Amino acid sequence: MAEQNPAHAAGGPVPGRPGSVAPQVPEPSEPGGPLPPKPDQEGPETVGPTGQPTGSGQDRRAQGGPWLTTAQGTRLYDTDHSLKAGPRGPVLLQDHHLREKVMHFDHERIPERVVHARGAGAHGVFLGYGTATEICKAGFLAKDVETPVFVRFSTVLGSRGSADTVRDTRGFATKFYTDEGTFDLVGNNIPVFFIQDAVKFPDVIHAGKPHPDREIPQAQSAHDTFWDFVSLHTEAAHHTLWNMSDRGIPRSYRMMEGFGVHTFRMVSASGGTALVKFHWKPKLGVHSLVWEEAQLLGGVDPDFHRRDLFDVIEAGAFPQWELGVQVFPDTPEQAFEGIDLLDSTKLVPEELSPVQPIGLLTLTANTKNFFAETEQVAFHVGHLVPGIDVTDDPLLAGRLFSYLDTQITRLGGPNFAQLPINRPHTAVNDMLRDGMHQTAVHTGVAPYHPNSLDGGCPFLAGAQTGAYVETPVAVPAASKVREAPLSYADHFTQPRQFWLSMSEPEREHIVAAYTFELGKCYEQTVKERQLGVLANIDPVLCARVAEGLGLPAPEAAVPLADPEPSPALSQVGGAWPVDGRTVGIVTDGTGDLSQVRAVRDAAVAAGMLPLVIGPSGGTVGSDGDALAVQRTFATARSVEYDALLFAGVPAPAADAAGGGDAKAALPQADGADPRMVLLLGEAYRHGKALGGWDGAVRLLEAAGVPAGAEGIALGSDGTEAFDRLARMLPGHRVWRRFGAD
Ligand code: HDD
Repeated sequence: MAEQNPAHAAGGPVPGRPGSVAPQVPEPSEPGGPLPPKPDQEGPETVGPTGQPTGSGQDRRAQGGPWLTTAQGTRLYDTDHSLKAGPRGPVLLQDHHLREKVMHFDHERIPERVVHARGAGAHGVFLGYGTATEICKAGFLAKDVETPVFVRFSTVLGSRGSADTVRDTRGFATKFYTDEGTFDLVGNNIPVFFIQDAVKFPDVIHAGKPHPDREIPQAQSAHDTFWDFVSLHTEAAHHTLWNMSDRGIPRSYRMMEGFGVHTFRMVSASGGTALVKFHWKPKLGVHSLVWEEAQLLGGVDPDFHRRDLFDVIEAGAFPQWELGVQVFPDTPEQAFEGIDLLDSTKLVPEELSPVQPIGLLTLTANTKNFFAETEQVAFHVGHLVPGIDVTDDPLLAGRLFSYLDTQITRLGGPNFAQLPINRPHTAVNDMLRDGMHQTAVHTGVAPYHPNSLDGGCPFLAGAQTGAYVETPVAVPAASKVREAPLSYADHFTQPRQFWLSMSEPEREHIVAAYTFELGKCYEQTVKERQLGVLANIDPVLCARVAEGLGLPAPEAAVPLADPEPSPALSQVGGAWPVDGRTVGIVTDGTGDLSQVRAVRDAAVAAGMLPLVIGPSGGTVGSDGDALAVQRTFATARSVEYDALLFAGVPAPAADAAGGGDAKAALPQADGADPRMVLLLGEAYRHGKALGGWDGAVRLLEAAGVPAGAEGIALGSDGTEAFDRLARMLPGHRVWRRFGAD
């Protein structure tokens, strides 16, 4: 028998039902205490229309019992042959299994997200430090409170099947399943946005997506419409500069920062308010690919980031980020040090307002089913919990509308909150009813409030009983206008600050990125207009890009500002944990394999992922001394590794360099497979730590690496070479090879 609703028990018999008298309905806004969740609020996998549990086990809707069945649970004896009139006869219309199987297949796909279609997700846990409690009453931020989370990373422009390593902004969306309701922090890896007002969002996306006539290029900003838009809307200069920097091509999701971008309002238990900006700080530091690597990876391993995330979680090297906030006084101006906090194209330098850590995110589990979890997860900036409120940023206002709206098309109706990945981990007792894909079996007769027929249930909570109460912020008396405030008009000071904060190698990368992207445009006017934008950021930047394009560099059209550089914006420098770094150990099977083993073991002990690369699959070495090979010269490209060590290059011999055409086309080190030389040459060009022993020096020569080059770890044996290599990895790249100090 279904559990009796305690409200009914308290109120006595219900009118309209046999033997009922009018109940004593308590004042709905002041219930005596919180009600337990109604048993009928659950999906059909736990309760059927009869109120009885259905199936058994956790996945009751699917994969229950050992037998193959139809969707109705009827067991099948064959699923490989249509029902036919004889083995060679026509297929019969009455084949209900064929019909059901193909019908379902026909509808397996749902529309991809209109932006952020390509992504990867993982489960984890958030640990509150308690350091935010003074300014925020949200329970999940309290000390030692653990909250389950689901995080989805994404690119913005590409389709679901596009490559991970394209130059683009990355999404960083986190769903906190808190005890007070679900909180979504839907951010990016760049702290500022393209536009200041959501009304332009369709425009900037139309400009960035492939051209409508031929639907190319895929997942790229290197085309005319994108640069046409951003050169005409100069508020985009800041975000675009971040895109053209190394931030646009992260090494992995676990080496990206995340930002809430907008300013939010935090509310304390005593009702005090503060303005905050959210930051995710990766424990492994912020690191990027170099452009050539990113391009090669698009072909070699388009799933590079997705694979990295999945593999490190499987290996137990759980990625971690600290959540932090920059805190600003909640003044009527909503500005800090002259920076308008409601303008999402501006950041507040960390040197002016340090990021204060408030909790730790650890990703601990991969998805079991990509579609059910990563594809169906629905984030929304309006999923807020008591203690966190929105501000009047016009970009945020549009988002508050958009995220619910888009799910109706994408997830096929208004009941997407009932999908397992979207279900809150707290009691739900809403008055939302029916609609497409309704899976709850609601009982009761009065889904409205107040009511007397369901015993007044559900009741309204108050501030003391955990209700979400909007902050009563004063709205200034004003006229309705389609205008931006004057403070939104400065589009160049902060991009200039970003440029001035970069190290020389980072500047070189930025120049190369603009030159590449604009070089892919056909329209001369677009290139010239964008050079005009760059001139307003910095004359050197403009001149260097103009030179690459073969165009004259224009003069700045605005006076150049003189902002203080913000060292926190640069990625170069510092030492970071090396967990999960991939070290390739290249051997052709000759030489002392015990050295390879020693290096492999040392790398594992250091928390890295060593992979032995050999001439072919299987093993290298003699029977008694065989060593397993994880990658082959045919399957390995340097771009998949953070560092490479070379072992076992045989001594020169008159006939040792032979081989097929592919070998002949590449530079030769006597006796070495030319594909080793290719691996080495690329790794050198990409600033990676590399080295080796036992003949590796001849490979370096063959690859054209200058004697005494930076970041080469040579050793008399494997252990010595590895020790030298391991000292370079915390810096991510050998920046000195690119001219950094
Ligand atoms: Fe958005 C998805 C981040 C502005 C409209 N957005 C989406 C996702 C992220 C962001 C990470 C992917 C969520 C997921 O993994 O499912 N978006 C941002 C940030 C913005 C931003 C950081 C600015 C600060 N977005 C923005 C605006 C609008 C949208 C101004 C519309 C007016 N965004 C959407 C959307 C998406 C979306 C169309 C597509 C799929 C979805 O929402 O669920 O509604």
